[in-house]
Amino acid sequence: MQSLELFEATEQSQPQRLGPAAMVLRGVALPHVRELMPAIEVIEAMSPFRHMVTPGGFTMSVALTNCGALGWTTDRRGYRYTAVDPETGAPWPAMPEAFARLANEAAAVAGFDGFKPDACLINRYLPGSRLSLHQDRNERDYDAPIVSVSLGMRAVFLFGGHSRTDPAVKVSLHHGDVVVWGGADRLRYHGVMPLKDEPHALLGSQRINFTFRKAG
Ligand code: MD6
Ligand code: FE
Repeated sequence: MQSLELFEATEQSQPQRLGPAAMVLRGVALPHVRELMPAIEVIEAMSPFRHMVTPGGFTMSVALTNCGALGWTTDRRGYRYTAVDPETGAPWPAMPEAFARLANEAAAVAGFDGFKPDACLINRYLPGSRLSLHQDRNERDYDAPIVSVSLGMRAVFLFGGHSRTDPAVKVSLHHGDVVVWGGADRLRYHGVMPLKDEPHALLGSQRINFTFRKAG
């Protein structure tokens, strides 16, 4: 029991490498949670979470919104970034300075200096929500990394290869963990397994994920 606790403490603090240019930074968002949570409320009051439809006609189980100059959307016509929230007709809410700073600092720790995100996709998962394997390839250039921040319930992240059928490793992402990837790993397939209902002390039965991108 003693040694298990020691092991878990170590696992929390060691960056975990997922590939040549992909790593999990354990708990690095924890000092920012008190700034992030109220900011989500401001954002969702302007651009509410909604379940979007994929080009294939499926309604996503994950609810999403955006902040920043550009926001990621999907409908029957395809995936794309827009400056305006199609639901409200207004620009997406501005990206709070604290968000951009967190993303910039996490990217630098992972070896990507000077990351300036212009888009922040915010995903909300409830028990059972999942994200099927996909590549992030709607961004204009693939030189910038993606920075992904997890809050709330644990999720099992699937990290695959460059082909959809390549085997995927499973990575538990906990409240406060940040994943950074870019470079040679930028186009690897990834997804999220259906969420188990393991209520989180602060957020209850939900998981919030922010992914920061340089989209335009
Ligand atoms: C999620 N994340 O963790 C979904 N994409 O809820 C993503 O799809 C993702 O975490 C690119 C890079 C990091 C990610
Ligand atoms: Fe993704």
